[in-house]
Amino acid sequence: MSDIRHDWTKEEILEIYNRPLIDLIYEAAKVHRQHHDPKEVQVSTLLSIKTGGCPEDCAYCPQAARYHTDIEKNDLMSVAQVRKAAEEAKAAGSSRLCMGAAWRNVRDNDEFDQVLDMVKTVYDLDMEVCCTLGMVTENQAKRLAAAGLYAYNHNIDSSEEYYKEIISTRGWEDRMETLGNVRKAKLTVCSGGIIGMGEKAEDRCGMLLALSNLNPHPESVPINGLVSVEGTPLEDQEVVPIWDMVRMIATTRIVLPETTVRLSAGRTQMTDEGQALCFLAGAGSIFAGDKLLTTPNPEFNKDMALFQALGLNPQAPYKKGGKPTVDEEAYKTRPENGEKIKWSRPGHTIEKNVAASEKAKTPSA
Ligand code: SAM
Ligand code: DTB
Ligand code: SF4
Repeated sequence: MSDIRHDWTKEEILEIYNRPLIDLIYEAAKVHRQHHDPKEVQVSTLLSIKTGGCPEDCAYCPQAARYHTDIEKNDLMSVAQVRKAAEEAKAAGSSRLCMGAAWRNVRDNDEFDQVLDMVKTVYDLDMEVCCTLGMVTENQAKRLAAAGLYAYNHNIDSSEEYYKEIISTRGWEDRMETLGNVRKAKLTVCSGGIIGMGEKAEDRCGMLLALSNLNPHPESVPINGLVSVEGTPLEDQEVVPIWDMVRMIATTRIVLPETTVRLSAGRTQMTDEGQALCFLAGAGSIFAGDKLLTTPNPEFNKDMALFQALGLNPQAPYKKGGKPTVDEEAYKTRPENGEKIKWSRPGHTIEKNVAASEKAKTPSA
């Protein structure tokens, strides 16, 4: 068995990342087989419960209000809409529903109470429930856990150094604080990032170093290939080469042996054979369904045909951890004097993304 280490160095991770690909895949596949059933893939469905209009300036994101992209904005969904979507996802074979909101952070208001009811509703369908709602306080994370949440997704996106190039409206430390709050609530942690944003191999390995310093390691690490969306500052970014995706998945597999590595956004740009290499190199999860949050994803039937060709099976819910218990009173109780999200950048100026925003406003000739 390979060791679970929290003392990796950047140099060690880079050395792994830069190995001849054929050796890297072989080593990663060995680690994967020691710690996971290589024939099982956890299948999640994403649902955007509140779309667009986000005040943040994440340079990759079509949902940032300032970027004038072509997405359909939507207010918070109703609990009934979420139940219907969850039932459909379950019938199609997903064991987890991941609900995303284009929020900077959660507030202790009626909308959060509604999200808590959504969590309980999906929990009652015997699906694993995940949320990605932006920053949360410890109390908010605990209320989510009491409603039956299984995992909270909050990506660190890149290395600490490159993060500053991509987002200026919040700091790396804000992200880390939320991950700490998620852990305090005994939720499982889902945190990873994006490749193909113009970062270097050092940044990719820096991100893995930061994740490996978390103790325990995140239960789940999504590796997203950038989906470049017109109107965002990263609209002209080239599709990340498949070899980089395989390299990144394999390196994640070796550095974080017990973690589920999610082959996340970017699959529409990949061939079946490219995805097969990702599974071989240690990917143990995908987002299924023809939409991610706002951008396209492969059709469900196409994924099931690929699973069949490769001899893969969708994983049952709660296979890697017990079903949480719900505490109705705890999740329904709003704190009287709710703790405010700490913000590391009061009075920030949005230096980085002003130019991109101006560019997006200028009609092309
Ligand atoms: N607003 C919340 C937040 O930022 O934490 C939750 C939703 S946000 C859309 C979830 C994650 O999706 C981001 O952290 C980012 O890693 C990923 N993401 C967003 N846009 C993407 C894109 N165009 N390509 C790849 N991944 C993307
Ligand atoms: C993650 O790492 N990737 C998912 C999920 N966590 C929330 C989101 C991908 C979003 C891709 C762009 C879009 O569809 O808006
Ligand atoms: Fe907002 Fe999340 Fe998009 Fe950043 S990634 S702009 S926080 S929705």
